[in-house]
Amino acid sequence: MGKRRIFVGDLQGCREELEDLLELLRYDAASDELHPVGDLVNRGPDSLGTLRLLRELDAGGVLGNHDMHLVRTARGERRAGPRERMEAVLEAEDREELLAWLLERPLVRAFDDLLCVHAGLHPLWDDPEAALRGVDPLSGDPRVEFAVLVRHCDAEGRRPERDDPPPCAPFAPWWTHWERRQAREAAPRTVVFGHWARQGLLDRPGLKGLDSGCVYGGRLSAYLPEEDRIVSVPARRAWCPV
Ligand SMILES: [Mn+2]
Repeated sequence: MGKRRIFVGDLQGCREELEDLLELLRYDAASDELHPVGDLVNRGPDSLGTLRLLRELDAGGVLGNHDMHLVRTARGERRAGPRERMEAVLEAEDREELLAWLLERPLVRAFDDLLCVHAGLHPLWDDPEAALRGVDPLSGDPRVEFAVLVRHCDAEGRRPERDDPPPCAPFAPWWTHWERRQAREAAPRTVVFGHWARQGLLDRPGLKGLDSGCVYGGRLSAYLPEEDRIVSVPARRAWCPV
């Protein structure tokens, strides 16, 4: 029998809430697999503990923009921003193992029934997994930027200069274009994503947006396709100012 998949929204170092969620779901390593939708680290209280726990649980998941920030900072390619909290990871004795593990995550993870990506999928990608296969996540390639950063785009996948305030037509949330595509397909795959705390939880047929802003004091959400339900736990506190 297949395992129960648990897709978890943006953790951003919220290890205690992850533990709360796993307890609520009675997580069992023998029968469950865990897939964080990216942004495992940064801004929250315990990125180091979150990474160690996810690695111990042999989690899958995908890369997010903050995960890439961490790796770039560790390599000395950028400096941490004012709201970032990565010191503990950068100073940890197991940092190289943790960063290598983190970078093993793909940008898109495809299943027969489902696609998982951090921010969103380009409306013109016929096969999103193939479109990103072999692309170096740290290369600055526009395909990578799209997958980990998009919120709004037009029908051809062009992004506005800013997402806030929300841009006017022809720009729209990326998933509206994708939803039109799903409507034409015989067996559309559900897309599970994160990255958009301001939009919050998105629960539509075929689209599950799981960033419900845990690190900002919202909730940590998970989608379980085998049980067709979304569950969440409250943040222990607002760990980062909005
Ligand atoms: Mn993000």
